[in-house]
Amino acid sequence: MTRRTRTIVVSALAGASLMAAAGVAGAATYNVTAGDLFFRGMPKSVPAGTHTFVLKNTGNAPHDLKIGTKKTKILQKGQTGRVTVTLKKGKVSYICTVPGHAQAGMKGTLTVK
Ligand SMILES: [Cu+2]
Repeated sequence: MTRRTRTIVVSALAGASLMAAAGVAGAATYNVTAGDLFFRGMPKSVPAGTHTFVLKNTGNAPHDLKIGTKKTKILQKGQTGRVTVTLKKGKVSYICTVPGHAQAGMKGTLTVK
């Protein structure tokens, strides 16, 4: 390892500990797709923290994504929206709130570790 790469590694570690101190250690962005009556790309588990889920509607029907108490706006075909939510350890449900869609399968559970 050269002196230069060692400096970069140390800087990255310092940045990580600053993020942890600020309480954003678990922050991540997840890209999710809504098709007609399914979600694709939802993680099964996420670390506790504040996360942003970016939803793209690739279906023909309108869809949204509600996680816990937060939701995207209702997205028409081709639209993208986002929802940022702070999750604590445990389980949290997500659904599409368009009538009938959750019952048809647009729902699931995230495990927050
Ligand atoms: Cu839907």
